[in-house]
Amino acid sequence: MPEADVTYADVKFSRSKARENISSSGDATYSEVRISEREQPANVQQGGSSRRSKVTSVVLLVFCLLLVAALIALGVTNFINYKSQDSLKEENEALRKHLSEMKANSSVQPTCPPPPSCPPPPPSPPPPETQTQTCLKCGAGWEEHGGKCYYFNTNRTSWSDSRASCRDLGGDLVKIDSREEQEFLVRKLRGLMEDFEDKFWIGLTDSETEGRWLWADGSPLNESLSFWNTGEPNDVKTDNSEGEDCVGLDMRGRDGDLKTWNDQSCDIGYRGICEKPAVTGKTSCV
Ligand code: MMA
Ligand code: CA
Repeated sequence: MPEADVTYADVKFSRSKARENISSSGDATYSEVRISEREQPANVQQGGSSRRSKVTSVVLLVFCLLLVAALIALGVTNFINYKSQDSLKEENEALRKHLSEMKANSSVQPTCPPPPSCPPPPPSPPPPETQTQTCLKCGAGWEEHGGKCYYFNTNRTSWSDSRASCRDLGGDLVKIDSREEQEFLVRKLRGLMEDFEDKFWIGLTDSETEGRWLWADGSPLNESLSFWNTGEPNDVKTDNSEGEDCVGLDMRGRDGDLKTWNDQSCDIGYRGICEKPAVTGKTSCV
């Protein structure tokens, strides 16, 4: 057995009187064993403290190593943070600079078109014509149709006087410049006719040059958009030796037929159709 594993003990034996009898019979019993550290041998005490100090040293060393490692890790982390902060600052500065340059550029070129990634501009509001369509006004006695105002003159006068009445009212004898307009007028006149012979002057004449038909505003007749009655214009001299130089709408016997134009003597008294452009406004809406 090695010496280090030997434990020295101070064994005291006491013998009670009762036990003396027993011992006398030859059987010995150890009743009390006291081990006093104080009295242990010096070499045992020295061996234990040396081991403890070694363990303590190792623990301290490990602790110190851990502490140093923690400090290094902390330092490295701080360094990394510091560096990333620096790069973020630089990036921030670069972005600020870029933004200010962009602002400066946009103030120099306000009409620069948006980049392709921009969403399309919102739809523009409807044009004013659409908004005011229901607010077209023509004035008392006039009827609005297709952006124009019509006045059906009941006085039976010559073509020239009929035209003068229209001009006095701010318009002129009607110029028919669409099939739709012709349809509207024919439909309208059928309701207004008082007798079979009623006719209505329109603003078409060849009084300046025979056969050269002009509207009241001086524009020439578009022959492909004319509605001459069958056989017209014939410039007969039955009513006037000078012939027939003014056009009236003749509705006789032609229900459902748009071909109502007839050249007539300008001196005959007929009713007339006046026309003027409708005025847009918001106060006289109906
Ligand atoms: C006929 C015809 C017309 C002409 C008038 C004149 C009844 O219609 O010849 O062309 O203009 O007479 O009254
Ligand atoms: Ca005629």
